[in-house]
Amino acid sequence: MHISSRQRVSLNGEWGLEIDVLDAGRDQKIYECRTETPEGRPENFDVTAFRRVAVPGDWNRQFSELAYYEGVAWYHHKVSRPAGWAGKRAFLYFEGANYETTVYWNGEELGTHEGGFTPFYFEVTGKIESQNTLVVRVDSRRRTDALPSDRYDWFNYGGITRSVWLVYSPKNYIKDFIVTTEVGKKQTFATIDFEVVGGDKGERARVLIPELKVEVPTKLGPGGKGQVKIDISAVTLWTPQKPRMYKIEVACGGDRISDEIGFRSIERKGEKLLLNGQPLFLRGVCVHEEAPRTAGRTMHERDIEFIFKTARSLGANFLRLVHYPHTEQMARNADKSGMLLWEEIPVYKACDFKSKRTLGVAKNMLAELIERDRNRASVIAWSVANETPETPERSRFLKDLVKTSKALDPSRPVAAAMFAKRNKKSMTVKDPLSKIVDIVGINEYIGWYEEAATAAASIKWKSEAKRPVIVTEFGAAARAGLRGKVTERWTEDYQEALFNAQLDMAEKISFLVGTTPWVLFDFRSPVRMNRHQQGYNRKGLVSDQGVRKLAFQVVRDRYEAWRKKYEGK
Ligand code: GCB
Repeated sequence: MHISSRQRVSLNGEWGLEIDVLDAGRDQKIYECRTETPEGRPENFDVTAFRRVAVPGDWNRQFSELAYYEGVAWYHHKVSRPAGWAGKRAFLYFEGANYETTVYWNGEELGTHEGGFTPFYFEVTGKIESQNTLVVRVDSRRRTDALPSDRYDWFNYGGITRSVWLVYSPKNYIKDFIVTTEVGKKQTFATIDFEVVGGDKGERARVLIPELKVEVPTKLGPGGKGQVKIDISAVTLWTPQKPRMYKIEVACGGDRISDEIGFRSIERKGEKLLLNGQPLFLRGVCVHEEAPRTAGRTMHERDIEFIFKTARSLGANFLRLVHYPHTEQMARNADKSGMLLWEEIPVYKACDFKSKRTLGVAKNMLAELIERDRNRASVIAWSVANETPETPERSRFLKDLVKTSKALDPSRPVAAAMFAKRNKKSMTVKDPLSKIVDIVGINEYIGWYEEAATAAASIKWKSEAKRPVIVTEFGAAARAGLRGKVTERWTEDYQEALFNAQLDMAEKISFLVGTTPWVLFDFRSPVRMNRHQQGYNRKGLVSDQGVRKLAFQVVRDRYEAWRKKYEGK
């Protein structure tokens, strides 16, 4: 659902929070917000006495006693009806809450959403009083049949981690529009598809690109659907070097929505990846969603700026946003600043691939991500998995996800990160998954989990995939400031040597279209507990505190050389 250009009120701010270790609140109907039971006995939960918590924000970072809490917690917030909005259609929109969220509005249960990283909303039309109570139950417990499953190498921040909005629309409203660009040799076309909820067949609608003085009238088809195709050969196409955007508006009846759009095409051709028909080479880096310097899942503007600034200074034109959908603001920023993105859903390592339920959750997550970001020019791939085991049930599961992705968004390549087969002196891309995705990501830790720092340089790559390949992970852990011999693990010197060898190897892979080293910043992970790690995965090129390690400069120098090679001066 489109919300960015709509009338909306932020519900961010100070809310109440109470933890519910035994998950007893639901039975005791916390959401009715009573201080006494109907029989006059005192209630166990009193929403007016909840501790104050910042929304958005995970609870783990806000309260030291909840640092490792994974469980159920209840939020409480009072919402007054904004003036002049009576009688309109209204939606309660959550940008993200981890992991399972149930929403109660004035005591009524609106519904439950599963998944920690994608938006969801409930319609509250006709339910907004002058004063309202919003109660939200968030359950952050890990489960084997969830996505991600119960083991992963990052921190499980719980709570309402992204913004909450009250969004308004007219009775009949334009749900969203989708822009697809086809770049031909002579002409460029943009197709704009949209849907008007409550729209009648034959009703008039318009698509406008004011800057180009384009205004195309059309009529709605069955189901309130509309489509126009516009010759936009006159536009400047969006590229990372020149991220030009145009405002597009769609109007129908009393409704009008708009968004800033970059026109570009992205496609795979053989072993190449083409942006606007031109071969692309991706100088990338992997990024987790964790605020640099302060930790926590919630990203404020300054955190996003810092990540982009650091990546740009590395010479990157591409970010692999691992291993789950990051905040929409990352893609918005990337569109504006000209960064390409790989977006991923948390089908991470061994999930419950036999479970139909889990497959349903994965499809829904993918659909929510695609719906949110499909108009972002910066996003060039939907990744459906990371390092999944080569089993028949895994392949069936992922085939289904690839199909879902193509059905929802035929315009974008589908990707996945996987392993290659390693022999003594060679790496061969041959996982069956490599033949059903458009872009193959290969993760390898030559020189870290195996052999010496310099081992990579002598390895030859082969591929059976006939697809573009990105080395989506390689790296070594180093404690910022720890110096020593190049043979000593955990030192910056070891990491530096490894990066030199890895980048030398990369230059010899004929079907390579990019690299995304692991990882931009050190990040929290409770499975990393040795004396160097102390709760952090230390494979960052930059420490969690923003200190650049020696390897940062190695990548930066190489990326500058690659930039010259692929883009000229
Ligand atoms: C991987 C995973 C990533 C880990 C990384 C590591 O292969 O994809 O999530 O954090 O290795 O540091 O081991």
